[in-house]
Amino acid sequence: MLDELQSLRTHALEQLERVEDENALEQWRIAFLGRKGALAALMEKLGTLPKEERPAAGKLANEVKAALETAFEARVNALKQRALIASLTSAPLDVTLPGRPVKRGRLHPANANLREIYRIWRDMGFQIFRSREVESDETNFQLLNIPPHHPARDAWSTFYIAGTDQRVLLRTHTSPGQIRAMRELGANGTQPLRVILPGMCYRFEQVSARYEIQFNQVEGLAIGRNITFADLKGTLIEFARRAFGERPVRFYADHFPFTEPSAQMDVQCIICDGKGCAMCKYTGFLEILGAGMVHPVVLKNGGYDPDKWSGFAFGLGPERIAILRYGIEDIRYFWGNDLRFLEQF
Ligand code: FA5
Repeated sequence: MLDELQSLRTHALEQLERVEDENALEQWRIAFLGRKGALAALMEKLGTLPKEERPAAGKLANEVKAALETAFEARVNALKQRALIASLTSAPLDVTLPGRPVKRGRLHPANANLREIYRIWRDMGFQIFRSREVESDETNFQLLNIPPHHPARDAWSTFYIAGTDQRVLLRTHTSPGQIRAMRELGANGTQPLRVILPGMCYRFEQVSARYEIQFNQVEGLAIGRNITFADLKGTLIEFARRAFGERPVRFYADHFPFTEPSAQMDVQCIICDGKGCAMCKYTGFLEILGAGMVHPVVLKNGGYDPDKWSGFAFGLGPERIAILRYGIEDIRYFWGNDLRFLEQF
């Protein structure tokens, strides 16, 4: 028995040396290590041996098995290695071939547009102040001079957070950030301010080509000792010039409870150059923002003494501006996640 095992080992290893491909390797495995192979046949005979011979024979059988398995693994690896070298040398790598293009992400058009707007305001000396999207009724309305049940609330169709008795809501505009900026940066009404407050706003709107239920706003706020309406007007005209080039703008009286006086600014329609088209409803101009002098009540709520301090604020809709600049005909494209739209930017 011991001799049989020894010669099986020698024979099997010799055979393995001659194996040159995967097929032959598998044949070898079946012949020697398979369930019905030569080694298994010998191991079956172990049971028929006289008792005293069994331990030595069993031990050797296990050794032979381990040796064959190890040799088999080594052969597998050697053949793989050889195949790799063969493929590398027979078809050499052409390092001059153009690479496969990597698909890269890019900025969402709304964000790219926002960054452009930040850049303009930054160049004009405004720093960014980030305010929260979930707001209290108090900050979104009351501290902005809009008490409960005030009819002006109808202008902001509001999403309330369930179970908070309408005390917590999704901000309907970036104006509550005015209060937070004044309180956090104003140092109890002792420091001048010049900030923009960008971010997402939410309104319970009938969605259409011009109205979304979510959209960005960029609020602006400047507080100082002698800020006048002329400063507001000059600043907004300069912004329009930087954003739209030499294009006529015009101001109209408007109303917001948190500014007094209030105005809206229009820019000459980019689509028709002021001749009149469907986009500008044949008026030749498009509204891009609301603005005004900060109401004394709001200044006071922000910690400033309205007899000593004054300021202006404005709120613009960047998506509306992007629509104008790129000739996008529907605001719904922005959050529709349609790659055919997004990949154009
Ligand atoms: C306001 O929200 C005021 N808080 C703006 C303001 C700030 C006035 C500071 C004075 C001082 P209004 O509701 O008009 O105003 O919105 C401002 C801009 O946000 C609009 O001109 C428009 O560009 C954009 N906007 C408003 N509602 C939507 C909507 N549903 N979809 C897309 N853009 C919108």
